[in-house]
Amino acid sequence: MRSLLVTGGAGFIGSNFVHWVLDNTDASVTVLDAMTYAANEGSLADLPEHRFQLVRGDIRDAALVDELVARTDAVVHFAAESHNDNSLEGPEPFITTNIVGTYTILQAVRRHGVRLHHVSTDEVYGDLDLDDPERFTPTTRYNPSSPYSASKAASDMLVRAWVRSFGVEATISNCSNNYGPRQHVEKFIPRQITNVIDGVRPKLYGAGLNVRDWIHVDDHNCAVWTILEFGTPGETYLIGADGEKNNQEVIELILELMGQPTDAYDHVADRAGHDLRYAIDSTKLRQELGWEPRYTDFRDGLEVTIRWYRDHESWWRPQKSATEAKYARKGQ
Ligand code: NAD
Ligand code: TDX
Repeated sequence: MRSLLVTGGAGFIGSNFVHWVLDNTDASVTVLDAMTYAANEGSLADLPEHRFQLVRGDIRDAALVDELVARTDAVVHFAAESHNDNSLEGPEPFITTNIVGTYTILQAVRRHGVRLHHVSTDEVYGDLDLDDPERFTPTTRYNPSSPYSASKAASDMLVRAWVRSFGVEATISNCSNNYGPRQHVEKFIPRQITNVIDGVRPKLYGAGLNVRDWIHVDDHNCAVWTILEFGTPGETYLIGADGEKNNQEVIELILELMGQPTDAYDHVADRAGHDLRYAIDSTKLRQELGWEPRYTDFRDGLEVTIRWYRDHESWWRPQKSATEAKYARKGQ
């Protein structure tokens, strides 16, 4: 891959992907990002000008998308509205960006015969019971719960339809919850780390027994690159690193690693329709493409992440008070 178009490359996973590609390959990268509240230009600071370009624009802008797709070898599509809580408050941009935006990209890659990788989530499968021995596999039925996950499910279906009906060369990946540097403070782990830094007690939704299957963002991005290079067009790959933990365990670990009493957190109002448990079976990706996660110890990965937030306060500080004010209005 000589030249990549990365949508949503100023967000959490996309910006880490850009760094990963520039550090680990010789490809050049153009980011297309609308620079919504979720983007952070600081995540793309000091990148080499001869290999990197940021285009501020919207994936729903068909003319702009067409022009950029026409001069790229492959598109890696991260851009989305990504926060479940926001999708409950205001679903509209989730529908237009996640569904219409993906449609716009599909039409452009179809016109220009360009390879696409579509980045999606395990949330399209709905949730599992806590004691269910099954995990999500590529044949699990789609059963999304929130406006966010329903919009991602719809976008996956569009990709599948464009592959089958128009021969578009696209792969899809459905990944579990990511953690690591450059994640917006609205999300669970950065919110709690930055609360502790601010002397505020972490906030646990409901009883806190909901399980998420955590993966370090670099492991996700290495898997995305592996699929782009070696995946079979038309196939779906599930990405996960066997990282199941309930939310209470995660908060207690953050408190312990930050030198606080492990019970120094508050229970707050639960999320409407809160999915109970996600768990990924990534056997296909491991066996067919040889990918393995490098961050196999969550405690170590979390410690490095905590250090990143301590060392990069100027990166997250501008978003913190508005984010907390929004949560406070909802009793969370
Ligand atoms: P994010 O919210 O941090 O970043 C999204 C980026 O997309 C932002 O930079 C934003 O400005 C940009 N964007 C939003 N609307 C746009 C539009 N209309 N046009 C152009 N750019 C637009 O999200 P993230 O957590 O980095 O997630 C990236 C992708 O990975 C999403 O597709 C998400 O569904 C998927 N995913 C996320 C996780 C996770 O744990 N965060 C797990 C699995 C899959
Ligand atoms: O303050 C909080 N307290 C809390 O208990 C917040 C913000 C969250 N939670 C809970 C809700 C979830 O059970 O923590 C868990 C993780 O919450 P989020 O960080 O909002 O992530 P989640 O809803 O699981 O979705 C994430 O993973 C899948 C990403 O935001 C999605 O984009 C991705 O598709």
